[in-house]
Amino acid sequence: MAIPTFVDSVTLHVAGGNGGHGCASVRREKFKPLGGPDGGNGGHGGSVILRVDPGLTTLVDYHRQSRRRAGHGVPGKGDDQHGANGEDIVLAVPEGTVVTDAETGEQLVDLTGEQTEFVVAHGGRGGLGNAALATAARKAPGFALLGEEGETRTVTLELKVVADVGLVGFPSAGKSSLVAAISRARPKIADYPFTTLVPNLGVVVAGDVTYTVADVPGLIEGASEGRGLGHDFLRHIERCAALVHVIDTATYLPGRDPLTDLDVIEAELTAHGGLEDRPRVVVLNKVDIPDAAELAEIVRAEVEARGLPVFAVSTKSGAGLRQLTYALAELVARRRAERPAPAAPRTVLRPEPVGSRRGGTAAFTVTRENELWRVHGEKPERWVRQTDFGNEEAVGYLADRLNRLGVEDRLLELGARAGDGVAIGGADPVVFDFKPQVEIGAEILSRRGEDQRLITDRPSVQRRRERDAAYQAEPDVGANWDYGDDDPDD
Ligand SMILES: Nc1nc2c(ncn2[C@@H]2O[C@H](COP(=O)(O)OP(=O)(O)OP(=O)(O)O)[C@@H](O)[C@H]2O)c(=O)[nH]1
Ligand SMILES: [Mg+2]
Repeated sequence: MAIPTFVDSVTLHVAGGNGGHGCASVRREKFKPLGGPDGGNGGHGGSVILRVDPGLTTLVDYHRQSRRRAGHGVPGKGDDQHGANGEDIVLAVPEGTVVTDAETGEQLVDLTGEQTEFVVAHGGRGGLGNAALATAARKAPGFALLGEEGETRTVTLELKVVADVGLVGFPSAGKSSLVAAISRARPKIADYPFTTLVPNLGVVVAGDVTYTVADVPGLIEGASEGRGLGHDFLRHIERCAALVHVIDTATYLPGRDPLTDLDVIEAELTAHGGLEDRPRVVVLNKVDIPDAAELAEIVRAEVEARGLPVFAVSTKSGAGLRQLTYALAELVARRRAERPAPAAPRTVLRPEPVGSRRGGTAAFTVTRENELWRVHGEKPERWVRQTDFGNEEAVGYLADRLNRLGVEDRLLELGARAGDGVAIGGADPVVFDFKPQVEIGAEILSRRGEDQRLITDRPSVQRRRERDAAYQAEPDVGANWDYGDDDPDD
């Protein structure tokens, strides 16, 4: 299971599929010219899912292809035909992949455990057809809801090596040589600093214990602040059960001696943080060289006085390696006994579907910003996305929904006046002119079939109309619909 090199960080652009639009249609039967509404629902867009595959050890696949989009939902059709849901796409990632939102820097999930899944971009909901929107009061809706766009996201995937033992030390101390000497991994070894640029993993078998050793790039003073290859690589040892200081006892470089080296690396580990509780072992390397062996014997007592186990070894001659691997096996076994591996092989992380993502208890909030009233809230924002602004009845339905939620009351309470701009939504809001129902009263009925409460000739609405017109999904491939007992207003 040697891993010579791997890509350990990639940026991925992911997009859930768009939901299919609902269909507005009226049943046509012989002798019954006006049957009920029979427009089917649009299918949900597929989601992009990350799934842990323990057979993978690198993110290299995503380096070459960094854009992934799931399938779109199919629009509903007449005769109560629901559109099919879009296909999910499942992306396999290695154990220990940490997912971060590239825009906010927020860590989304740390994926460990075989088959663990995370929905990284949700598909958009399909829109309800007019059959599903019919109620006792509105028997034949002449509109349907639009499918919502899928979620798009830019994420960073970072692989944190999941190794039992982490090797730390100055460049050229012999870390890679040690991995090569105690496992079958064959990392690059050379007598210049920073030979190792990415971590290497080796599998060590000692008695009946099998464990992994990670060889990370060499550290220098200031590594935790980004000097050398920087603390970027210290994150790879965060999960290790034990740390091994690999110390070069044969160096003649000024300012370097085993005890100073130990102190400098310890200071870097402290600056990185979070590693205090990990047991340490000190390896004094290169004792095949007589001067080095002598120096090792001199410092051994002093290191032991600090309470640290010491092993004088040579990766060249093999001296001391057996004792070292068995001592490490003991540490690993003890740690495993203290913290048994989680039993559940499959954890499925499927956070809330699109819509409930932003959470929060308040249904909506209204704030005043730059001459505009801003309405934020999961439901109002979703309802706007579902509205076909080319259809006055659909716009009226939106106004009713907002009203039922109390948006109009809240605006009036805050002092909004007819004609004020009301923006709903975050980054790309839709702006309406406020026309409270109570003020215009009978005016609502003045123009049959049109609803005066939301005046929608603003550019943001225009843009949305264009988007709606441009929306085209693939032909229907059969129904596969499950809204459960979904209330359109939920
Ligand atoms: N004489 C002697 N030389 C050794 C021993 N172990 C490693 N070396 C030499 O030390 C040099 C550096 O070894 P590496 O294993 O590449 O060191 P590293 O710690 O991985 O270095 P970076 O990857 O640069 O951080 C190479 O020239 C090795 O041949 C040893 O036990 N004895
Ligand atoms: Mg190396």
